[in-house]
Amino acid sequence: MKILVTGFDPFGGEPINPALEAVKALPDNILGAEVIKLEIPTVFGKSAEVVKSAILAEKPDVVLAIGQAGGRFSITPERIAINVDDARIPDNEGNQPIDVPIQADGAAAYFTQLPIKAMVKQIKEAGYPAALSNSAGVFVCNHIMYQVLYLIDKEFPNMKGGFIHVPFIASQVVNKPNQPYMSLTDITASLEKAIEAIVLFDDKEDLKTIEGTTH
Ligand code: PCA
Repeated sequence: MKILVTGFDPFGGEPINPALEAVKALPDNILGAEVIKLEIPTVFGKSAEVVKSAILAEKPDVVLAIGQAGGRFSITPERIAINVDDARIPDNEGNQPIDVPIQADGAAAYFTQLPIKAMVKQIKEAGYPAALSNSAGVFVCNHIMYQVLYLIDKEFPNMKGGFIHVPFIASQVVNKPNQPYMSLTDITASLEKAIEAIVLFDDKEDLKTIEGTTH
């Protein structure tokens, strides 16, 4: 099994993106699966082109994209990506699409094929905070998750794809009072656990644990 794991470069004025640093620190092999690591730009459109080139070159079984979600308290595997870009801030090349569909012939939304509930359980059992997320937002992270799932729908039906958001690390919140953070070591270990679940559940249905929230 081959897993392509991507990490976004820093954006929004941050000097570091913990997603990218954690991806770089992952082992090259997890439970027998080969882990290919790829840095991608926080840029609408271009990020998807870089991922598509890597898919064609590497022919992975799974594409797992990782991004920073400042303000979140835990590692959050994403359930769904929606067909819209609605940027709060410009991306790293100054693009700021507002209410623009990502793919004219794409579905309104795509669900991940990854075992998100098993991933949450595997991370929590290792002692790290994790929770299922039902929105990857409307910035470049939702964009890349949508683009990967669109490619799976249209061109690579045997591949699986998904996304995990990670919190800030301590150095990013020094001047941001009351912002949650995790250590880079713990984020990396959590991603390793999530990938373990992907490998262990490759030919199994996802768990049916209760992950619903109040609303
Ligand atoms: N997080 C942003 C884009 C890049 C990243 O790491 C997001 O959540 O959309």
